[in-house]
Amino acid sequence: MTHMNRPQDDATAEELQWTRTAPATPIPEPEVWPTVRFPEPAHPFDAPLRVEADIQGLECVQGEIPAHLDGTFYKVVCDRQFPKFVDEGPLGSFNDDGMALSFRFRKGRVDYKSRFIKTPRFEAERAAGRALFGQYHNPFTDRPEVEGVVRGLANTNVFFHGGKLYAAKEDSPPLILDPDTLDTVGHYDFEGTLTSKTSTAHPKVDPNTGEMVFFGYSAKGETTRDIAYYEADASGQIIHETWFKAPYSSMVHDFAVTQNFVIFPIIPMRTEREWLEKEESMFQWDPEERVYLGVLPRKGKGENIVWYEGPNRFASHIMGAHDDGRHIHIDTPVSESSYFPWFPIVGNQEHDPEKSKGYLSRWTIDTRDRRRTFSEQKISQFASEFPRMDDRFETLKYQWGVMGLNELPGHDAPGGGFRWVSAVDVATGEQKIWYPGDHATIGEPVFVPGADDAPEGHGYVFVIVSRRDLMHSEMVLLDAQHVDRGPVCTLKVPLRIPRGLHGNWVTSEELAARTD
Ligand code: V55
Ligand code: FE
Repeated sequence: MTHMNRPQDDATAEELQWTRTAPATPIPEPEVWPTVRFPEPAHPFDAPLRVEADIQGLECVQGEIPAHLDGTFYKVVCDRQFPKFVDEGPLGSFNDDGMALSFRFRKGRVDYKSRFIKTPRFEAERAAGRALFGQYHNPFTDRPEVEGVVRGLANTNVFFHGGKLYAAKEDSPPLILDPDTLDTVGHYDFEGTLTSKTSTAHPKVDPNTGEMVFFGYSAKGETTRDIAYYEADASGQIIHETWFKAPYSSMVHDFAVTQNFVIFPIIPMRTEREWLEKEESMFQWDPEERVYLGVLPRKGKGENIVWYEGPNRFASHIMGAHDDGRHIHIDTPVSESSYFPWFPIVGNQEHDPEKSKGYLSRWTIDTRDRRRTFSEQKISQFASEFPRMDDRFETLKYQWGVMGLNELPGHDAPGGGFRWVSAVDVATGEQKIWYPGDHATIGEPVFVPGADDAPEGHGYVFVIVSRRDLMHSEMVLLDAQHVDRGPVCTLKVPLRIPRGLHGNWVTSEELAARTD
C-alpha cells in the first residue's frame, strides 16, 4: 500500500485541495496547553464525547443476541477533538472529526470499540492541543502552520471492499483503518492511481462483479466543476477512469449505479470560490437553478455524458437504482428546497420547513427521450431521509428499503430528528414502522442479511438509538420483515454515541480476507 505524500508543489496555485499528510514544519509542543472550552450545547446529549472506548460484551437489556451473526457492524459518528476557533453558526456536525465505531458480533457476544479517525488534520491539532483548521471546506480560514495539509475529516462513511476497510468523506481521498483495532493506517490513493483530489463517501459495489464504482467531485480542487469517475475491480485496483465537467459546481454527495449506467445528480446546493474567499458558506442553496442528472454507460467515457434536466429540487441520498436497458429508475428522498437548514439560500431567503421535507420518490429517465428530461413519482407520503436497501441488490431491480422518518402524520414526537424506522416496499409504497419511544432519536437504519443466501430484505435492521433522556445509546436489532414488531434485541451502550452518519455490516469471512 502506498500512502499519499505528494509535495504541495504538484498543485497549481489555483487549486484549493491540499496534499500534505503532515505540516511542513512539525508543530512544537505549546509552552502551556490551551484550555479546552466547548460552547454549551442546546441539549446535554449533544456535547462532544471525546471518548475512545472498548467494551467486551455489551449488556443485552431486551431480547436475545442472534448467536449465528458472525461479523462486525462499522459506523462513523461525528465527534470533536477540540473546540473551533471560528464561528460556524448552526452547521450541525459536518465539520466534526470522524469517530469510527465497531460492534463485533460472535457466538452471541457483542464487543464495542470506538476510535477517532487519525487524519493528518486530527494529528496536527492533537500536537497543538487546539483546533488549527477553520471553516467547513474553507482552507483560507486555516492557521498558517497547517497550510497544505489534507483537510479531510473522514466523518461520513466506513465501508469494506477488496479486503480493506475505508473511512471516507467527500472532501479528500479515503483513509484505511485496521478492521480489528480501528487504528488509522493512513490516506490511501489506490497505489498512486487516484488522480482526483477527492473521493465519494458513497461508493457502490456491483454484486455481480464485486466492482466498486465511485467518483470524486470538485476533483481538481474546491469549487471546481470537474468530476472523476472510477471503477475498481473486486480486489480494489482501479480499472476505469474518466473525467467530465458538471453544468455547475455543487455538492455531489451520492450517486446512482445500475447494471448498465452510472448517474451523477447535480443538485443546486452550489459552490463558488468567491464565497470561500469572502468566508461565506461553501455550499448555498440556489432556488433558481435546475437539477441535472448526468448519465454515462458503465465504464463509459466522460465526453459521452448526457444531461437530463428537471426543475429545482433537493435530493441527497440514493436508496437504490436500476435500469431495464432503456429506462433508469432512481429512488431518493426529494424535497422542494434544501434539507440542510444550516446552509444559506442564495438571495437571503428564509428556510421553509415544509419545503425542506424529503419524500421518497422515484426519478425515471427514458434514455431515448430527446427532450432530455426525467419524471418524478412519490413513493412515500412521510418525510424521510437516510434511505438504505439490501446492498446485495445494489444496481439491480429491488423492492425492499428502509429509512428514518422525520414525521408521521397523526403522531406527535416533539424534539425533531429521525424518530421512526420505516421499512418500505418500493413497488407498492407499503410501509412498516417502528417508534422507539419518546426522547429517542435514531441513526441511519442499516440492513444486515440473516444469512448469505437469505431472500431480499430478510434479516435484520441495525439502528443506533439515542436515549436522550437517559444520556446513553442503544444498538437495536429489528426483524427487517417486521420492524413494526419492535426489537429482536436491544444492546445498551453505556455512553452517549454522538450523532453519526453511515454504517455497514462486514461478515467475519470477508474480514478474514483482509489485505490492508
Ligand atoms: C453529508 C454529510 C457530510 C458532508 C456532506 O448528507 C454531506 C450528508 C458528515 O459530512 O460533509
Ligand atoms: Fe451520506
